[in-house]
Amino acid sequence: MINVTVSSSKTGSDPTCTQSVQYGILLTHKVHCSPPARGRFVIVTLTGNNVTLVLCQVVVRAIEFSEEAHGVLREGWYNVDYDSKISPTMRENPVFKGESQSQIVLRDFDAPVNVGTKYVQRLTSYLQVPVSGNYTFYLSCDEFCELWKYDVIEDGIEKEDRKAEEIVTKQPIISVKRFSSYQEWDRYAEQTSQSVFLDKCRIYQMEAFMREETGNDHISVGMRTPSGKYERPIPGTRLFRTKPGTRKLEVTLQHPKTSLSAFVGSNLHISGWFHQPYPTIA
Ligand SMILES: [Ca+2]
Repeated sequence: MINVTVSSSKTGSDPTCTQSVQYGILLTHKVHCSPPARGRFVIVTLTGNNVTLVLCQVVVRAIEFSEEAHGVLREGWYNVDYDSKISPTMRENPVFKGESQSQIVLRDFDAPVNVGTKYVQRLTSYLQVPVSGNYTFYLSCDEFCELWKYDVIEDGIEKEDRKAEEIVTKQPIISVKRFSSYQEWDRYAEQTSQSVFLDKCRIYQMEAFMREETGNDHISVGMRTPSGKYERPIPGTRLFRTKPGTRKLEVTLQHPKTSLSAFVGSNLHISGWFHQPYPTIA
């Protein structure tokens, strides 16, 4: 077993993320800390009898500034023989289960155009909307695509009852089986989602799947805000390529007593501290 720990001390005594991967015939191992872990040190250890770990290359992807967290993760799989009969949706298809062959970060919800033939890609991003209200999503692609929306459980800000809620819906919010031109949003009725209520204090994971057989290829995701403004494609300013870190609200009583009381109608001043890794919430 290979253990990877992120820590702010050299000894790894205060780990912020610990992940394990089974070693075997694979030459590349990847661990993912979600949300990103705070720390300055990455410690790799190997456990087992009579085993030796030889590292050829270690790549650490880190976020130093909030701007670096914006965007959309694009993963690609190439030379794919896609069998549409073995899964009811693209998301469930085995071609998306293995390690992707390429990973890049896109600025907006808009993938590179005319990349190749017989490939699939998945675009993943975390959306934070500017105001709470009803949003409509749009999907344009060549040749097949799906858009999914998931609630994101964030430790620390969730009420207990939300945890029981089903976070993965069984159906995509958009499924398109016909090609449109690049960023052509209104060619078919099925390119538009139902109206979806989004809360500005929450973060939503958006996942778009696309499959290309031959000819032109592209995929773009757009939305209409509650005020009727179109953001097509959705700009990177609303999107994060990885799950945001834990938001925390801490309130401490400054009064020497352990409890406070106030008359009804009088003012009670509370000062608190709110930590938020990078999204901005008013
Ligand atoms: Ca095509």
